[in-house]
Amino acid sequence: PQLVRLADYRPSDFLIDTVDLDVNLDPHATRVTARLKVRPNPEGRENAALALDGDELKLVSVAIDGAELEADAIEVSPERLSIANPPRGPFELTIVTKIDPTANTRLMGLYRSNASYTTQCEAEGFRRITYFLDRPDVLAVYTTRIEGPTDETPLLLSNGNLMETGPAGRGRSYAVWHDPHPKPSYLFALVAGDLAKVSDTFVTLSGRTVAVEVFVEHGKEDRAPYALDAIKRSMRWDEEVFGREYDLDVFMVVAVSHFNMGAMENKGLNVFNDKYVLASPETATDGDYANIEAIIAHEYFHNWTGNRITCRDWFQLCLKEGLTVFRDQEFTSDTRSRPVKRIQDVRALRAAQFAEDSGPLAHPVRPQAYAEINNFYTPTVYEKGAEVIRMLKVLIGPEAFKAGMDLYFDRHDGQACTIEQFIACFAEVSGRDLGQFMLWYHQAGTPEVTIRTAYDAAAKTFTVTAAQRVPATPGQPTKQPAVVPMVTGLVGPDGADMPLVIAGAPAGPVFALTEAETTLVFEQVPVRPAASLFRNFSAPVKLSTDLTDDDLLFLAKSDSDPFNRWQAGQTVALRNLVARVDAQRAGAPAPEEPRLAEAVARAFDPSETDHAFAAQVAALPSEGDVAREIGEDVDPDAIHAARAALKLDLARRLAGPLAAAFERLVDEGPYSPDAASASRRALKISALDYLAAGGAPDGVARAKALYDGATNMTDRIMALQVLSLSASDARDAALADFHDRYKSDPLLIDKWFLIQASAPLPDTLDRVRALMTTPAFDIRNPNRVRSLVGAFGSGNPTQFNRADGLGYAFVAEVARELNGTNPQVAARLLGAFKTWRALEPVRRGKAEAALRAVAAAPGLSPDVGDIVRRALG
Ligand code: HT7
Ligand code: ZN
Repeated sequence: PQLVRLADYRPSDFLIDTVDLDVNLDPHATRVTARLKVRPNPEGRENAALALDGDELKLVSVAIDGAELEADAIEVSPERLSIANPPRGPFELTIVTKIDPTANTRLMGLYRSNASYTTQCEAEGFRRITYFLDRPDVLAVYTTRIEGPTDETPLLLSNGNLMETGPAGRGRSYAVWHDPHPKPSYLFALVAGDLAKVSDTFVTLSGRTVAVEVFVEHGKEDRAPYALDAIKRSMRWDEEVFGREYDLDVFMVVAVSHFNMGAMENKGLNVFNDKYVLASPETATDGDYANIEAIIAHEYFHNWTGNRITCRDWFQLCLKEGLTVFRDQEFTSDTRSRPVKRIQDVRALRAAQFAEDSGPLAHPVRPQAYAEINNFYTPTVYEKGAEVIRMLKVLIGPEAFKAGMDLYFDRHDGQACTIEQFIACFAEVSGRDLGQFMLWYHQAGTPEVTIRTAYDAAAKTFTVTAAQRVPATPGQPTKQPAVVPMVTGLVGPDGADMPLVIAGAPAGPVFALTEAETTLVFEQVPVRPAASLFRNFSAPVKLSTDLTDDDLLFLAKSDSDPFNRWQAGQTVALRNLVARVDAQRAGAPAPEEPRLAEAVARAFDPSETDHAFAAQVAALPSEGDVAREIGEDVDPDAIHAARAALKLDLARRLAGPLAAAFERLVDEGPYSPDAASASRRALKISALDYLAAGGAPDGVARAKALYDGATNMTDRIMALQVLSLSASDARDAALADFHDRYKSDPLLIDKWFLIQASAPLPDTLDRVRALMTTPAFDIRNPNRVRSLVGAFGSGNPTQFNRADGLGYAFVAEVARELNGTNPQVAARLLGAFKTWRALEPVRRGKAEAALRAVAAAPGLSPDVGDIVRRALG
């Protein structure tokens, strides 16, 4: 396969200053006329040919300055339009193409679904609309005229401000949009259809009134206000925290039902997967509300980090994605609970990114080469990319970080930038050499930090020795030590932080580990402290320490850092789970850690008022956490059994407090999605989950009662989730009831699919296969595929990893089926295989065989071919 390499980057030979698009909509024969003002790039090669990108395009005509080009002046294929001898000064290029939006099942470019037209141009979708210099460093001002049948597409939207609209004759209407902000083609968008509008206004910091509009299917208007409000809150927050104001007359969000990812930040016209817009108490869970708020914020924040300042090339993807994730995380932290948001983010980082980073698909935050850019929208680019920015802030401090961001916005507004240009802003304002810091962008793999501690009672010193090692990853056999910010506290027996003194002077709490081994000798330490390391998860590393379970249980109770209070309990639980897995595989009795019950009991104590934090404390490490801790020769069944046994053990020890908490935490009054109410429900569900552990009849009865009496979707779905784990009549009855109630709402049927696909039960695979044959399933809709097949592959460790290999074969088979129609979604399904090499030999062999069968299939798309080749390494 052809690799694109960062090292080969060259500026474009031509630039495009303006784009006048005329899109004449037709379900099968949409005609696109693009008038482009083109000029040679002074930074490009002289006398170069003009080579435009295409993808499955049909050329109708091409003209330069009004004169149509003869066939011998061009070279044309569906993928390319080359003009060997274009004018050497500015010229107007007019290209007419014809496309079939109905046949576009890949959902990239212009596609038609449910009688609406939508575009998706990131990363390389614009070239499926017209031939273009489809690269993010070519910035143009767009004017877009859209014409379509008035009855089917009364609504005609594009980027920027509306200039004109009216009848176009023959039952058709038109609209003209103008976006004054130069943008790369991946931010172009067009939406046409018959949708309902829910709107409001926002007055910016400087007093401009902006229309804020959310478009949804008719009849779903009552599910739009939460997203609308989230937009306005995001706008205000970006003004207050980052000093960024919105810059058009209107900001639009459109909800669509067929969408490859979560949402897209097109300038002024964000397009969203409807799953991340639509919310009402009866249809959305607390988790849905939180996701909607976060994704609305994320896409809105791209207006400055991504749109006003964009990426020079796709290797710089983390420049916009890592930074925008960091910004949306901060927004949620300010809006909800900061410690809980941090814990949730770290759980997600470990589950997805640490898993990726330790397997065959590991790659740096800024990759060096790619075969298919769609496969690099990864947890590493997004979530580790955000962690890198968080570390930068910890290392240089909040004031310098703010000054660096301000400089970045001032200096680079309107440009297509690199990571080097971004980091240079922080180096400049802080006066720091950030050369070694850049390793976080270059080196793949999660650094492993090992801590040894020693207390010298006579000298009153406490020594912390930190060794770091970055493991080898594909293509990177050797690594250098990174700059690892270790935020540290020493907690005394009274629970208070001791002063940190090194070499007679106050020190810390941020210690930058820059060598393979660093020793810190803390002085004037009157008694042996408990070391609280990497507070607030100050670096994305795997930590192992010589702290005892006593130390950790003490920190779980007393650490002033809430993240480490949570982490300490998790570490004790993880140690116990690993010991249980070892014992189980050796046929030995399960090792117990009764003190864990004390830590979990605190979460359910009536005196605990931070319910969201308590719910995190009560949640055991996931099966994936245990698998990663074990690292190799992983047996998912043994892990599942060990975790279930620990849960049951805790449930038995805490039966009284759990029941009391469940009763105490019932909802009073009507449903509200606010953080405090959602937190109470989260802890209530956690209590229920323990009470029903192992299918305990009393717990199952409570879950059934909660399901039957539910007045909101959170309670209903959580009760169903608990019931789905019990092999009981109540389970089947509730699943049937849920289907009957919500069969006309695909987003709710997705929840029903997901619950069944994630059940760790031996008949799950048969059930998933059967569900795929029902009318509710539609393989052309990515949400359906993700809820059923994606959830089975990536959210069901025991059944995907069935020892007979049928789970692997199933996911591979669906990926092959989708390879031709939607390769992007097919490739993502295969992400389920990202940790296959860590499995025990029998499963490893079966997983490899499934991957090899995909690799050998004819007609593999670049997306699927790239994933299987790299997965097989
Ligand atoms: N920038 C977007 C990422 C994206 C995407 C979205 C929908 C369909 C295909 C896509 N390819 C890339 C979303 C974001 O990160 O904000
Ligand atoms: Zn993004």
